[in-house]
Amino acid sequence: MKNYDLVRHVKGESKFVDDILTPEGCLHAYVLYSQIAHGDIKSVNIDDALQMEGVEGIFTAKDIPGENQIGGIIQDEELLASCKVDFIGQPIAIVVAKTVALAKEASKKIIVDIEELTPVIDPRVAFEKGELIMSPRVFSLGDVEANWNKCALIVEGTVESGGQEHLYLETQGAFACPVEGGGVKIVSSTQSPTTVQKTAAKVLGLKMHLIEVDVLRLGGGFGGKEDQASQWAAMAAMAALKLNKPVKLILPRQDDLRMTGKRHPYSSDYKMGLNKEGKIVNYEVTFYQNAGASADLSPAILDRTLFHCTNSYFVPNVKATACSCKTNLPPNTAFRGFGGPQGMFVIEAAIYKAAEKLGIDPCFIQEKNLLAEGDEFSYGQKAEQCMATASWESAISKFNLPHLKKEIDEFNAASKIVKKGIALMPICFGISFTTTFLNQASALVHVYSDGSVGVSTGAIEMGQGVNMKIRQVVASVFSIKIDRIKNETTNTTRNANTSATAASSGADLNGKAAQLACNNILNRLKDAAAKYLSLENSDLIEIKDEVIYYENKPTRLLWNELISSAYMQRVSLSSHAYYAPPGIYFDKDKAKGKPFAYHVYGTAIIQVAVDCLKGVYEIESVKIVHDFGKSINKAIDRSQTEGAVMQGIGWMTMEELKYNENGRLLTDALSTYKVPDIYFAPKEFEVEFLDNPNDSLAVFNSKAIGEPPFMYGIGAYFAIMNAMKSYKPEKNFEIISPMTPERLLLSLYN
Ligand code: MTE
Ligand code: LUZ
Ligand code: MOS
Repeated sequence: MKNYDLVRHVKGESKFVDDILTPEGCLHAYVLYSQIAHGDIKSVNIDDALQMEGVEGIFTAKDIPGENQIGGIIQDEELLASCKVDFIGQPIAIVVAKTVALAKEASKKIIVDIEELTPVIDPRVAFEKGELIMSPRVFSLGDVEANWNKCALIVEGTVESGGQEHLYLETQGAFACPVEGGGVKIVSSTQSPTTVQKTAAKVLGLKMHLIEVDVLRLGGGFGGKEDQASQWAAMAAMAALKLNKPVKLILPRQDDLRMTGKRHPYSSDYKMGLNKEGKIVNYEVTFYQNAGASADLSPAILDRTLFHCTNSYFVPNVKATACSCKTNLPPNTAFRGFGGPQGMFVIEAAIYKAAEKLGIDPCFIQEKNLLAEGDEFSYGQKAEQCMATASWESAISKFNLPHLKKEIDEFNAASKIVKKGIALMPICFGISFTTTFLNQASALVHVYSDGSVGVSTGAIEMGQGVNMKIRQVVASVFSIKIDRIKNETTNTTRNANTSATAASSGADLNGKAAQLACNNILNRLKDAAAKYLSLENSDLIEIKDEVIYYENKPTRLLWNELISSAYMQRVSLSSHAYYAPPGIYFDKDKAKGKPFAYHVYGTAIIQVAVDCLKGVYEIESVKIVHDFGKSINKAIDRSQTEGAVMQGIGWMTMEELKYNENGRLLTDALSTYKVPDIYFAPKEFEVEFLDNPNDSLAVFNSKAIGEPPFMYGIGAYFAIMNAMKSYKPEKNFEIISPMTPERLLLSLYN
């Protein structure tokens, strides 16, 4: 039940966009981008570049046949800058040549004259200037104003969290080939083939049916290809149609780092009030999201920050405001957790600061305020099948927290320079796109006459194992061997109007659609079997391990024979099915509803050791009790958990994006942008499956896993703070992430 791509990956046989065997005469595109973060374009001169041998075409904004517009939620982003530039890395021209090297060489001969304006980098500055992507959004519950005087303790402060580079191994790219009738076929590294199709259609001024998008797999997406894969595909398609030749466009790593958006940095203000017992009475928070130069998915990400701003706690009075601030950075975009982590980090910081004031361990406040069954979130949904306390208590007892703490206290008492720290991190993450209409999927299943099966859905395989889970669904419904089943590519002509594989719901939505399609075929097969065996009641027919049973007894009929018999009886062996989860809705104006099909819960205990002289730290252990529902694939779910946690720890600790005051990304290479490697991985990594047999809208009750564990990483930040605190107990540290070794030292000794 391992992710079956593993073997191909290890052998280097898996194909990515850049590996496609291209037809003869395939051209290569390079994108010229702005070196200035904010300014007016005076002129773009391509004459010299066009003269170069081997250059086949150069395209700028004025060459776009359709609309020069790629904005999804808000129409505020040009494909190619026409009169102004808003960030360093913004595309200005597409250079197409016989080789990539030639195209890049030619791009250097293009003369762009830009009159510089002052860039804005800081979201608070943008807010002051009124530079907002949209009007601020507010979620509220109870009455904050009326309750401050009931609080025994009030803490206030600010929190900063940094951005994060996706660092998918496969950079952005696409291959486009003109086809008969004026259309184009695009192979893209995208989480959302339909978005690519729509965007290309709009830019090219074509109907969607003239554009076919095909995706085999991605070398990682992590949200970075939910919205931002479209522009490269549209550019390749435009060049292909203009020149009537196949065109490939693959971003070189450094260009990808400079040009594409990242996780949103946030700057936040909080005020929290607690009563004498440590119960949170009031929570007021304002988020300033650094959106970058255009909206992209920022509004939806901002919403999720609000949805998750109280994490796994019940807070009776909440007022949460979120502002999406326009700055001169590349448009920031989806990244695992989708704004949730930024929201959760702030309430954890507030709890940490409250505990600091009370001189107690934050886990006492965390525990006191955990969500209970039926508690209301600020957006009106109630906690159902709530596993907050169950996972918390189970983590404490399974991993013997009192013992861990005692060991740490003893160690710290004896050790002067190296200090250990520990923190608990409970999580609660809502599953469903909060934009309700996106929660839909389809599947197309063909059983071939030899008994083999092909399944197509809208799901994109990006390493998370969704293809394996879908095969398991098909194998389980038909009760056949898994190697009979093949995942087809994700293609807009087989599954139309699909949503991105995102919001951790790829397996839920597409798996359920596949289940429905298989059930349609199974019902026809049962009728065909009854006919073939001359039996009365097809309801009493079942397939078990490829054997056809009647009234719980095996018949002589096997899967293969059943299929050929059904074919000869002229029974359709194909089905298309559509799935939309029931019961979810959200009223944006009232900011109330039931946006999530269900929530995922869990608790992590993270232990670190900090060298307070050098500033370096080690993650000693990560111990998790997580609510997987009833996992259909523990190997995949465990590896998703481990990967997400490491990515979350990276965000909180060593991954630092630095921009200078001109809006230039300084950390634009892997020598300056560090992600966790195997040496940084915790020595001990335990993942316990919390037993949760409850019915849910998850596929076969196997809960969504892609994003939720990311947020356990926040625990690493507070574990480090905890260690720092034992070195300098009197110091009140600012809450600024990432906690790089450099920041750690400066915080200790400044
Ligand atoms: N795992 C791998 N290996 N590569 C990825 O790009 N993306 C993550 C997560 N796990 C990702 C991954 C993100 S951001 C999401 S939303 C989910 O996978 C999407 O897939 P799912 O809906 O099938 O869980
Ligand atoms: N994308 C989206 C997402 O459009 N809506 C969401 O709610 C979401 N959540 C997580 C990741 N991507
Ligand atoms: Mo994931 S951020 O929903 O692609």
